[in-house]
Amino acid sequence: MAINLPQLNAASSAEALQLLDGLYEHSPWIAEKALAQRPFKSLAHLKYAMVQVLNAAGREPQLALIRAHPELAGKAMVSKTLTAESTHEQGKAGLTDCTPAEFAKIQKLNADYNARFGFPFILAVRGARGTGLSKQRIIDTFERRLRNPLEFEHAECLRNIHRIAEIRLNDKFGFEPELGHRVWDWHETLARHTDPGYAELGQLTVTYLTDAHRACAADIKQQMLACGFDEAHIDAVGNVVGTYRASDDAKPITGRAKAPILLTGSHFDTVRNGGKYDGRLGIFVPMACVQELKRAGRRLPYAIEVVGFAEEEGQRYKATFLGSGALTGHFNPDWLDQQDADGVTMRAAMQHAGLPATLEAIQTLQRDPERYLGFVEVHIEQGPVLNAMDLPLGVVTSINGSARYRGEFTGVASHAGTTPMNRRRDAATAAAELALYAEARASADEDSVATVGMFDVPQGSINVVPGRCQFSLDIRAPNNAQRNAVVADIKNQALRIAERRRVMLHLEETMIASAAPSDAALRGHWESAVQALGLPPYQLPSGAGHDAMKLHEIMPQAMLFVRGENSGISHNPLESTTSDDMQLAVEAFSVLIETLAAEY
Ligand code: HGY
Ligand code: MN
Ligand code: MN
Repeated sequence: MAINLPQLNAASSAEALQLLDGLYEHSPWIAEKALAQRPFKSLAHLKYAMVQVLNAAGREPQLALIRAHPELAGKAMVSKTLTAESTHEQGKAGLTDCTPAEFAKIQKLNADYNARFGFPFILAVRGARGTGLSKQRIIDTFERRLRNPLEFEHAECLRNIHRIAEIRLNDKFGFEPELGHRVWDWHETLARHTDPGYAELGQLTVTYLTDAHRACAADIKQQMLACGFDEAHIDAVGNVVGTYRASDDAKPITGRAKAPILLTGSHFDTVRNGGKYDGRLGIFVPMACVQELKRAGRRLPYAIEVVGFAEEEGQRYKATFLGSGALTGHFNPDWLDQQDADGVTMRAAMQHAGLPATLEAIQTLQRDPERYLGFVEVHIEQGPVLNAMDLPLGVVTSINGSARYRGEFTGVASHAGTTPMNRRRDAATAAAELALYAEARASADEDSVATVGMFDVPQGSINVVPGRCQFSLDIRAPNNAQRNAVVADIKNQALRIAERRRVMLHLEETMIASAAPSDAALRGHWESAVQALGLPPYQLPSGAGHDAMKLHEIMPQAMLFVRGENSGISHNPLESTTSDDMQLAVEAFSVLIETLAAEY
């Protein structure tokens, strides 16, 4: 029989403890201590209370808890002495019917892991969606984590134990994060579209206006209409724009003919071999909220405009934030003549996609900021903070300012065997020296970052001293002055290296984006929404760039971050977020839009 929060809050300590039996393997003390925080306002509140108890318990009790867990497909499974919960979980993941080869592989991994760390490998095998990881995925994760440092694995085992407890608690309450499942599944469906050459490798790459990109746009548009948006279309730069109208009696915004609009959304293009959630989560979360408004027949005193931005990553063309830039009036006309790696201009790609490909059409996309309440964006954190703090949500204080460059050193290609070391004009070692300087210079600040993400010797040969070396620079910092100081130092060092190594330097700025502090009122609404869910309103800066920093240039903006698994890794196929956390993001978004409605 499913339990509920009023029952748990009202129960005696002994009854309450009994109701929470089995959450943490052979360790009732965690739930017992957490019960002191009753009354719980939500499941999220209860889950986080138990997280805090365990995280405050110190190393030895944590180790004892980890060691109280059975191995995967281990001796306890074979001797059928697993707890009922573990039996169910390992069964759901297919671990009870391994092939002899799989069984032997997992036994070996168990032995190696135990020998290395002194405790068993722990993985929430029900996975991010709660439906179970494949055996191959379990083995891959096992092998990957075997290489981690001890301290990391101690923490990662605890995070997995919390995830196991979360799913067990959901089961006890008969709770399914339905909205989170829906959003999670939408990502899976959209991820089936990927650019040629990547599909064969099972990798996700969706770059601007490719056939996969246009298939994504069509799917998102279709999904918006299915959610009950009043209108959805693909605009002149390929953005997918859905509108959920305001209530008919909505007051027009002062001096304007119509009700105001809340703008939200994020991008659906990806980096090469990227993750499924970067950007897309910020489109699907508001879509799920609109679907719930539609189902309830509810209209707000403002319209909601959800935009799937067509281009944020700047992968196919050097046109970062193209989608959101078109809305802010920052579409760069030169972009139309830019060529991709195959020589296809953006104009031709637009025409191929059936877009007008004219500046006039693009300029009509510019939004009048006076019509808008502001811009809110939900995004995966793409970093380790929330994951390390076992927090599902975080509120963004500011988005780091960034600058991007494409560079090339040009020296002299020469014979690798006959050119003496002191007579070389080696373009690649020049670029390598600059990359190491950029790393050292950014590290000298607490919170600056500099990355050489692309590094290539065009038409290079193993026995030729590189005459050319192309590279990229991505430099970011919490404020513009700090960013500019790092940029200036790296540029000056590049010139010194070129001089000393007698090579030429070409450096082209391809993107500059100001640091974007969150609007205080909208940020406050996110904080209140997170607190309403029973969670602490944790605040953090964004190291990653987002469409919100573009909208920041014309209207108030604020972001909500959602925790990533695997230390929040992103721009990587290991990017992962649970449907429970997606559920909380949808719930927080719903609280925010109701707060804005009440305020307006
Ligand atoms: O690079 C970024 O920060 C973003 O993911 N485009
Ligand atoms: Mn990204
Ligand atoms: Mn992104």
